[in-house]
Amino acid sequence: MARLALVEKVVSFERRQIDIMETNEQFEPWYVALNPKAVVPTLVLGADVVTDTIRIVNRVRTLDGPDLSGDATSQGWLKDIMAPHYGVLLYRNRLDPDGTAPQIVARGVLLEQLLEKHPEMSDLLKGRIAGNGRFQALLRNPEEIERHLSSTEALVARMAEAVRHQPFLAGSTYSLADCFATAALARFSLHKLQGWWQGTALEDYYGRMKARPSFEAAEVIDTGSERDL
Ligand SMILES: N[C@@H](CCC(=O)N[C@@H](CS)C(=O)NCC(=O)O)C(=O)O
Repeated sequence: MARLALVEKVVSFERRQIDIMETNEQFEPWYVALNPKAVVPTLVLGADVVTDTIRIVNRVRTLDGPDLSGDATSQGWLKDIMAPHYGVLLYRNRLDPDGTAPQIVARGVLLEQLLEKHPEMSDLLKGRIAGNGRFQALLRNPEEIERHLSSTEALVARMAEAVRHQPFLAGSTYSLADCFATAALARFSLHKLQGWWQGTALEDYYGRMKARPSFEAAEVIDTGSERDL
C-alpha cells in the first residue's frame, strides 16, 4: 500500500525489506527505535520517521506530485480496507485438525525468548505475547474465522458496488483508496479468494489497476507463494 502510494506519487525511494517471518528483524533494537510498535511499514523521509500505513500514505499525499486525495469517501476506504484481519486469511489454512497453528505456537516461543534477551522491550513483547495468545484462540474457533471471512467478503462486495459507475474507488481520479484496494485484492488473490469478485465490476477494476505501471514498480505480488508476502 505504501509503496504504491510512493510510486503513484512519483517519489523515488529506497526499499529496505524487514523480514517479519523468519529472522524477525522487526524486533531488532535499531528497527524498534524507528518503529516502537515493531511493525512494518516505516517511512523514513529525511529526518522524519513516519509509522502506520494510513499516516504514511497521507504524508506521501502531501508531497509534490499527482493529487492522490480522491473524493470524500477516500479516507473511509483506507480505514475499511485496513480493517480485515489479514492474519486470519493467511493462517486459517495452516491449522492442525485441533485448530492449533504451529507457526503461531512457534511465534509464542520466539517472543518468550526475545523477552529474556531484551528485558528493555518487555512492555512491547508482553503485549505481543498476549496478542499472539488471543490470535491462537481465535484460530481455534471456526465461527470466529467465518465471521472474519464474511465481513471481508462484504467489504469486497462494497468495493465492487463502488466501481460499478466510476473508474476509481473514490471517484473519477486515482487515489490512495486505489493503492489500498489494489494491495488488498492482490493479497486476497494470493489466498485464492478471487471468486469473491469474479464477474463483478471489481474484476475489470482490478485488471485496470494491475495494468498500471505502478503495480510492477511497487513490486505488488498476487500470484505464487504466500511465503512471498
Ligand atoms: N496499523 C499498522 C499495522 C502494522 C502491522 O500490523 N504490520 C504487521 C504486518 S502486516 C507486522 O509488521 N507484524 C509484525 C509482527 O507480527 O511481528 C500499520 O498499518 O502500519
